[in-house]
Parts: sequence; C-alpha cells; structure tokens
Amino acid sequence: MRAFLALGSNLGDRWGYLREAVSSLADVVGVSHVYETEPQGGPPGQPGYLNCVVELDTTLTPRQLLEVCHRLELAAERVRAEHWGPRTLDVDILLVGDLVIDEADLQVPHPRMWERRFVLEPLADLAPELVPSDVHRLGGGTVQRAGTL
Ligand code: PH2
Ligand code: MG
Ligand code: MG
Repeated sequence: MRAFLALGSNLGDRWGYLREAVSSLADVVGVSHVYETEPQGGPPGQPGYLNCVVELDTTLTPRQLLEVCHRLELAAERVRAEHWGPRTLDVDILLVGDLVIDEADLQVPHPRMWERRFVLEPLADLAPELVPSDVHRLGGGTVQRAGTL
C-alpha cells in the first residue's frame, strides 16, 4: 500500500534527525524536499521546524506503522515534555492507502493534515494529485524549501 509519513524536527541537529529517520525506514519510495517552516501552535517562541514527507510502499498495517513512528522518535531521544513543544523528531502517519481509522491513539488520514501547509507542501512534491491546488493560499506561517536529505 502507498503510505505517507510526515516528519518534523525543531530541536538539536534537525537535519541529522531527519536523515537518520529516513535512512532507517524500510520500503521508502519517495522523499520530499525539506522545508523550513514556522512553528504552528505550541508554546510561543519555539524554534523553527524542518519538515518533510516520506512515501512508503508497505505491507505494514497502520498500527504497525504507528509502532515504527514511535521507534524512530525513541531513537531520536525524543522527550515528551510539553504538548506541541519543541522536539528532536516527530513522525506522524498521514495516509495509508485509502484506509480510514478513528481510534483514540490512531487516526488515518491525519485529522489536521488538510489545514497544514508544512504537511501539504512537501506532500505535493510526491503526490500533487492528493493536494488541493490552492494550498499556497492557506495561512499558517512561512514554508520554504531548504534542501534535500
Ligand atoms: N508540528 C506540530 C505543531 N506545529 N509546526 C510546524 N511548522 N511543523 C510541525 O511539524 C509542527 C508544527 C505538532 O506535531
Ligand atoms: Mg505532529
Ligand atoms: Mg506526532
């Protein structure tokens, strides 16, 4: 199945955390550009994010993918201190084929993805057909290409 994960980092060696996470993922078939993005929500004054999206061709279930996400965050020594606070690495499931899941700890598609430019712009690098063409008109701070992994 075609699945998309969103990665974000705004603490420490941001490029290193993203690179390490992507290189330890199996079944990667695409990696978006990396974007420098303004923090949305969370505590004021937190550092800027690097965001990207990864495409997988996977046979894992969404629940198994969630475990993969947690394992990557653990490997990046993420500490969960504050809701939406600064983090070395955040890995979220965006889409898994056309599955729809609504459980307490697992929602697919990601419930907030359609309002987040820092998700939709990198997603459009890989799957423009999935992203509304007026995404640039969404609010939500600056989102600028910063390079590739
Ligand atoms: N993630 C959040 C909240 N705010 N802002 C940006 N720019 N990038 C993120 O990855 C991000 C965010 C919650 O996970
Ligand atoms: Mg997130
Ligand atoms: Mg998360």
